[in-house]
Amino acid sequence: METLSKVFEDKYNKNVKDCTNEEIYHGLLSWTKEQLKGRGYQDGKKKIYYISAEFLIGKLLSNNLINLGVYDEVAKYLKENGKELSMIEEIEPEPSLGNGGLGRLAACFLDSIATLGLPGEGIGLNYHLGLFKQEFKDHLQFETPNPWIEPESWLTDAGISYYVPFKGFMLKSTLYDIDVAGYENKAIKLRLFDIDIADESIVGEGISFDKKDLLHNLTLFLYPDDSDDAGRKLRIYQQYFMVSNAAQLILDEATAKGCNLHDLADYAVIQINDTHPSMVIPELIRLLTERGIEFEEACEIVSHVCAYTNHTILAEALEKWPISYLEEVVPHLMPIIRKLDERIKAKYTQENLAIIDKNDLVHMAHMDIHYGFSINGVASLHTDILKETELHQFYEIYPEKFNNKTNGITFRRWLLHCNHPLTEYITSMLGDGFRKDSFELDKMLDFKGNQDVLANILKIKQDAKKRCAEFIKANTGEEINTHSVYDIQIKRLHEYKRQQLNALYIIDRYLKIKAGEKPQRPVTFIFGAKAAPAYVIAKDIIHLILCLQELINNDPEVSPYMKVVMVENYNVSAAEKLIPACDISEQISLASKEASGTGNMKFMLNGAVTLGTMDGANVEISQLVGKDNIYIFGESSEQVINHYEKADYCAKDFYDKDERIRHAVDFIIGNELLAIGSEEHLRRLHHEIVSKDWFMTLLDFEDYAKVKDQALCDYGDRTAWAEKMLVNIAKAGYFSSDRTIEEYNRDIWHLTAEK
Ligand code: 475
Repeated sequence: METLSKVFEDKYNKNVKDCTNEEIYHGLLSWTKEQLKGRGYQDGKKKIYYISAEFLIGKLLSNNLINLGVYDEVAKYLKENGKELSMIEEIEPEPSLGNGGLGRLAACFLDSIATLGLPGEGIGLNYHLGLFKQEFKDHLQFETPNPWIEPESWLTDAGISYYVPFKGFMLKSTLYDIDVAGYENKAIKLRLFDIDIADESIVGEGISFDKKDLLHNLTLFLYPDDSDDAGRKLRIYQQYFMVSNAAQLILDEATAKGCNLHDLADYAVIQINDTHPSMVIPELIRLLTERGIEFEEACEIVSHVCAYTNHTILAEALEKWPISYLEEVVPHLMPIIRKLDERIKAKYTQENLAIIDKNDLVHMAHMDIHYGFSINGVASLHTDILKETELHQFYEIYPEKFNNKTNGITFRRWLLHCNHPLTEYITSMLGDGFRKDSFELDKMLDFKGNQDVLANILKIKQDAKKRCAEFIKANTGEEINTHSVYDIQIKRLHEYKRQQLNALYIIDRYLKIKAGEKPQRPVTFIFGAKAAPAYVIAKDIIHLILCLQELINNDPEVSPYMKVVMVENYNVSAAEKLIPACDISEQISLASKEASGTGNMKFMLNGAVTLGTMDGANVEISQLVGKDNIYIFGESSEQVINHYEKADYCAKDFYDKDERIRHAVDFIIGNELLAIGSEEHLRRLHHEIVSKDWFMTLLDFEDYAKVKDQALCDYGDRTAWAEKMLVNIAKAGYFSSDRTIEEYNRDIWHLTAEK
């Protein structure tokens, strides 16, 4: 720790003992950056370029210390000097450069690419403002800007720029790198393109600003939607800026290594993370032809370089750009896209295979599938649905391109960093092999009948619940009972994820208590979710939950049995505090709609038991842990798909027929809530649920309530519950992103690992 002490002396002319936490944070930041550089980078002839509009990296300090193998040493050194590393972590601003699952997955993947010693880079945009900060006022969500870049940050100017052509003007980029350490291995780079002239001062009240100025402020904002493509035209500017820079960088790096462009596929493989980077295909073709390669050959080359990952089947999230928009922003790409489309139309007459449809919309995913060599879904069920339904027409002509890559999470952040006590306990049982080979967790099963082990697991959970209660108190002002069951649903607010189903259960339980039916044990229902600013119903659901929080927590007759808390500004840092404390993990999307989910994996790894539908990766979780260690409810994806095909689901029928459902739904517009909340929001939500309910909340209500009651009852047998916890932890090994990345490499990238 000598070099670290010296940093404080050189920087502040002080001993670490006399530094403020801010000074220590900044001292640690510059010291850690130096250590990362000293590690060196993975390199090799062929490299993976993971292009993504989002990298939801979260705070980096502790993770870097863990991956550099110095966390314990640094924590000890600080402690000896009267400082707490956990307090210093709080100083770091969170880089929220993503919306949710897709962006967080990209961040986990970088950790695993580096850890496995694969040569690779992430390429994206350096948003100056991360996803908006959420504030609650009058039980409503408000959005405010979320800056994260300080004069000293994790960014390093790479000294690289390119010119990016738009219609009528050029923009010059600047490249910033963030080093991502592998766990006890070399680093890789996250490369974020920016423009010099971005001007944060144009942001006014809330997060609004003059859109005309955006051309000179392309990298100011991350678009705050999840599975939605609002703010459409402006996104095209950002996307093209990202991929044109990426394509120029990739060609430069390849040529520097001796590539003659004809053999580009020996030097580069590009993973296109959802369709946001899809314009990299025509852009690479454009640049290759500019450098003297014939169009036909350029198509061939690019088709051996690009692979596409699909993250959602929600129709509104599948990007389709009007030709007129593309003509307005990137007219030089349109002739290429038209030619790509003509080549397909010459071969296949089927309308649903076309890149450009009858309405002059460019289907980005279709371009990826025709001109990429691989297409993957992110969980086994999701890939099956792509093959059988959503992209069936493509599967018929290119069966060999389709493959599944079930998502994963990095255990360095989601266990080692967020849950030190559990990590240490597992280490005491199994040694530390599981940190690099997650499947070793399986050995925990040998302890299934061991009462001491089960008691220890319960104790670790109880301590985590205490720490979490402090966080909740600080965040929401609410006191919660640390001996209540913690039932947690944290994820973006979306109707298909069905936070409203959870809310209806809460209402039903409240009504029972009011009617004198006292439940066996107290439950705390914990939510965390941001809604896209323009997503009206999602905001109405937040309003409902916040009104329920106010009503229930302040009712002395009810609050001993249940409380509701909605954490404000849910983000990666909040997730790290909530997940270790969870008893019941709510994964209740309408079957077929959640491509995978990754929160489900984080919860099980930390010893929560899943309450979920047979959707996304829940299906694989249930196969791994067995039916005694998970609570499954609701209609299957097949049944749901069938309802959509036949259009035979009618929410009103459930409402009319079932008194229990009707009472819960009508409570939304009852006097109790109207006295607290806004009539407009509550009425709109009530109307939506009764007359539309596109994601079939009422269909699954009864089964959900039944199975959830069962889980709450089973919780009472502490030993049996601890066994369920143990099995969930033991079986989580499959969901390490190291396993996922090994599969990407084995089946798609074919890179040689450096050891
Ligand atoms: C899925 N985001 C999860 C996760 O694979 C899955 C879309 C458009 C614009 C901005 N953001 C998006 C997503 O589509 C997204 O986050 N999808 C999620 O990807 C990782 O685990 O089921 O919903």
